[in-house]
Amino acid sequence: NVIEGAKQLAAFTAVDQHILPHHKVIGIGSGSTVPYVVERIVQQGKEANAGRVFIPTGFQSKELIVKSGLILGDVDQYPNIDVTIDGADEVDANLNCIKGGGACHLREKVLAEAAETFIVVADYRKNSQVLGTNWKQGVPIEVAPFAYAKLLQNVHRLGSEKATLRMAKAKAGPVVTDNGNFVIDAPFEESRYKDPYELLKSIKMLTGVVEVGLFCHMAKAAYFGNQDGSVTIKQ
Ligand code: DER
Repeated sequence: NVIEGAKQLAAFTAVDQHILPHHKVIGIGSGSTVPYVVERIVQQGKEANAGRVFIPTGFQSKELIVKSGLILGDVDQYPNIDVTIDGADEVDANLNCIKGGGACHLREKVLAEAAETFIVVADYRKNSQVLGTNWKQGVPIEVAPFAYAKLLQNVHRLGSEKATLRMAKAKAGPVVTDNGNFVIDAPFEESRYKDPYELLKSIKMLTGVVEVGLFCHMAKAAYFGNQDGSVTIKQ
């Protein structure tokens, strides 16, 4: 369908541009766009991938690497990553991202920061001028379970009255991340997203916050597949 085609187009274009023969340590993100990234990397062939290690951003990402027959690496052993490619929930005009729709944003941010080059791939729905325009679920915040109730109050006080604990769909109770933490989704009114870095800092300072799904000044480029088969590149 059109959205899957757009995801594949973004992923294939980004891999062709940014996963080059001399890149040996590659960070693999989470979500439904990244499988196309791995598909394109596999297409580069066994020889090209023989000398590479692939670092996952969580359980889903690890499974994808293993199932694709690529060599799995650990960020402990490979703390310096050549390129990390990941999806996003929304990207603004300055390449700031909302991430964490998949509740994987702690490890995603570690690998995004550890990479020489961090690239975002997404379909056209994620391509905005200002964050919060299309993504209405709010800023995903990974929190220590012990702190969540107090944090919910403090996030409300910060201006997100509608902030909620993310509840699981296929399990009774809240979503639990790969790190054993909870997620609070915090929608803010539009004007707050105009300076995502300020918003990030104000949330990160709250006691009990593990990581915030705002990636500011991190992505070097973002690739968006469009409905008409074209690609939009922000850099
Ligand atoms: O959680 C994340 O940040 C993921 O990258 C994810 O939200 C991207 O989602 P998608 O590739 O399935 O649209």
